[in-house]
Amino acid sequence: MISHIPNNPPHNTDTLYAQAHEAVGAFQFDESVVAVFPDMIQRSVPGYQAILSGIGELTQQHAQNNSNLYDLGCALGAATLTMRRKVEGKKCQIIAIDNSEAMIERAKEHLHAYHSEIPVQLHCADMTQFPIENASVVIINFTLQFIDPNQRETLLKTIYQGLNPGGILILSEKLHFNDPKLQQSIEHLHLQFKRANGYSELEISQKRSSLENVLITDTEQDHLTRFKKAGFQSAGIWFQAYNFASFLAIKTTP
Ligand code: GEK
Repeated sequence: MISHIPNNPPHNTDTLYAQAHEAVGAFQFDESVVAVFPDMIQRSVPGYQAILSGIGELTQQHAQNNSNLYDLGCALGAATLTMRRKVEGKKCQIIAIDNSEAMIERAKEHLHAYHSEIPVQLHCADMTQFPIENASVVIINFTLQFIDPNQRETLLKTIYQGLNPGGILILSEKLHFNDPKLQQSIEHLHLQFKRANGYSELEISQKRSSLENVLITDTEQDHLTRFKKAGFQSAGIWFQAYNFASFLAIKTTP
């Protein structure tokens, strides 16, 4: 957790909402977001690093030889990099997809900065339109929440169909709670996390407006029901920090 923000922030510190905007537009994954993305996600998502480590461990456990590993909504490739390190020596390839050209361009640079024998295909594409085949691991790390809720079940079915028996889906999301008292208290913990990481009230409220109707959360139960409908035999939360959780869903049978 970053507890101190320098007076003159370096260019990659997230200050996108530090000044008052006349009108706050809908959040977009453009060049300005790409430039500050690692800082933004670290300071906004509790447990982000722990989830990446867990993704590495779970990938090492479940990656099958001669299969594909998918990172859907890869952004700058943080999960791809973690997976790649953990499957070195196995015969797998990683397919990483994001529909932001700016993200994909920067992800290319990040991936080229480290040597690896594991091939990575980077695609600028809509993950809801992308075929999933011969998969042993599929990661959706904080991206389903940006997909039209009406398309979520079909996407999960496509993933289930594309997974080999024994294959896994790791899905991380921001959650909401139907119980208003729980929602208020847990949301408060998240706001305190952002304040402790140096975000001002103005930044928090402008970011919230920009994400309205863009980031649409589900409850834990919505996710569990959807996993079941898609066909997954086992599914549950393996990590949670406040209102941010990561699920593991396993396809156990053909
Ligand atoms: C990480 N997983 O660091 N198809 C493909 N990509 C999409 C789509 C879509 N339909 N919609 C949004 N995206 C990353 C973090 S960020 C999470 C993922 C966040 C992409 C979008 O361009 C962005 O890069 C990513 O999903 C979400 O582990 O910003 O909270």
